[in-house]
Amino acid sequence: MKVTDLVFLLTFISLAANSALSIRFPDRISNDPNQASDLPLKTAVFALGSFWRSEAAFGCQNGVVRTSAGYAGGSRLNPEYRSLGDHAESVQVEYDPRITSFRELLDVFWSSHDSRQVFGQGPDVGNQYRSIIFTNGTEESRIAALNKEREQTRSKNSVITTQILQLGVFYPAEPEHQKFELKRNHFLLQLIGNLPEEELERSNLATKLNGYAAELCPPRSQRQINAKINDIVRKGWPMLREI
Ligand code: MHO
Repeated sequence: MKVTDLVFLLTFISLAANSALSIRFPDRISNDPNQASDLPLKTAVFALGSFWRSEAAFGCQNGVVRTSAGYAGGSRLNPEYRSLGDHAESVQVEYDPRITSFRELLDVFWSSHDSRQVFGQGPDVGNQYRSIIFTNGTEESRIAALNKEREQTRSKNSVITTQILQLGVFYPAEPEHQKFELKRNHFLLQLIGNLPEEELERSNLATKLNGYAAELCPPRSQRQINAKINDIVRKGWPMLREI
């Protein structure tokens, strides 16, 4: 174990032992312009297995501002986790089109699941885990179809199961399913100041950290965030002990 890892671990243990402590991030993880709230953001929706993981897979990508877990692709009104009917677990991705694009998000989509698996992803079996690209308009449908063709050419022996559907309604999932990976990590939650649920769901920082918690950020971002957290912990801890 490296010294930095040890420091991180020891601090984590100390923090965990003192639940009265609550520290706030002194600044943002990145100073991207996508923090502003009045930007014309675009929205994309994908289904690629468990929405816990799907949300995390997109959360940390460059240009992604916000993600939500939800249900789409079916006909049942107001689906819920225990009764989602014919819907698929999905992720809604809000992104800044000046920084990323539908095409780039599709790259993340393909590389974050196995589109050849039938009736599920890994241990998750069922129709709710099917693979879908939801499109908004003819241009996106065209890009999605070309993308799927390319994937099919790469996968000679198996069929790409991904459906391409015009997006209907996206129903956000219950709060307990939002930012699920981040919520499993109490240290990270504390690090950003135990935000109330509504703030957590809107927060760009929480969106990124949700990806980080699942170790699904691009490797460089994963390392950068790690370094930043270590740094904050190293600097902040002695000060916070005074409180
Ligand atoms: N493998 C997951 C599936 C959850 S999902 C949000 C589990 O632990 O149950 O459907």
